[in-house]
Amino acid sequence: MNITLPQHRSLRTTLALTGVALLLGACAAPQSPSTAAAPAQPAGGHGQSAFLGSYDGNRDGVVPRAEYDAIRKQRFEAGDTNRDGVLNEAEYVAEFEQRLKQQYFSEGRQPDKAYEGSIKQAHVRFAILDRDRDSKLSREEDLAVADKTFKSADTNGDGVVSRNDPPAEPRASGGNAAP
Ligand SMILES: [Ca+2]
Ligand SMILES: [Ca+2]
Ligand SMILES: [Ca+2]
Repeated sequence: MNITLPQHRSLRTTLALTGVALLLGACAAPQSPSTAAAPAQPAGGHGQSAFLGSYDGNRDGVVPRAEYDAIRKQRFEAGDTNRDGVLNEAEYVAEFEQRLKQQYFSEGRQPDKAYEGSIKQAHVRFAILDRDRDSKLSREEDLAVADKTFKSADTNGDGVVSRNDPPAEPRASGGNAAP
């Protein structure tokens, strides 16, 4: 909750890198043919490949808005284990960890440093998502971020995230990003 902005940034970068690393790891594992049918990667992060890795549930390389919204809703509902309509930090992180565990299991990996880092990042993400800082992630808060996330991945603005979307300019290079 006491997260400062600079810390934010570096963690976000780490997050993105971890996402890419996990995806690369997944791609470079031809010894497990079952990965083709594996659920979407839990790795968070930014950028198109992280996005596709996380939300392309049927692995066809394309994430239409409806697929994205459905997965997001499904994760929210799966995470709300006490059924009070919101996710607290423990619920949010537990839902993420469940998917992360599944990924490690399907890749035959043991929890490692990256695993711990991903869990830490999930805590950070919760703080970002919980915009009004009441320690509860409401569906509205999730939707607000979901909308932004989708639009920033859909760089050509056709309502579908795919490899046809040109990568966005790294934020660091342009001081005055559009609002
Ligand atoms: Ca709950
Ligand atoms: Ca909240
Ligand atoms: Ca697009």
